Amino acid sequence: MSEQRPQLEEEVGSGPETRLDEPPLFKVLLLNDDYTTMDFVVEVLKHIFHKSDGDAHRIMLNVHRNGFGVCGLYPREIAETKIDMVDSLSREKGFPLKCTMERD
Ligand code: TYC
Repeated sequence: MSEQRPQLEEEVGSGPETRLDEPPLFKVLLLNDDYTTMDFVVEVLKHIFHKSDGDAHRIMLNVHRNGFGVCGLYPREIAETKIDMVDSLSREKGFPLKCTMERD
């Protein structure tokens, strides 16, 4: 027997990961450089991204070895605020640490 009820857009979507009722999420990425200290990156991950000491060390080493790494997944405005916080703290301490975001 065929389906009588028209399908809602939420049920159909346009692909397996479509979420019409949730805001898009953005990956916040930390970039490696040769001058920022490992300790400072760990502090940034703990205080701005609320990582545990162990996770902060793991993420920092991943960025150090691979050139970049994900700090977290956030809605646009929260991602932008975290990037601004990393920028101002890094500038204040004289480090060139760069942080960016991309649509998940
Ligand atoms: N590569 C830096 C060093 O050897 C450490 C570092 C890690 C810098 C992660 C930035 O996002 C970064 N001191």
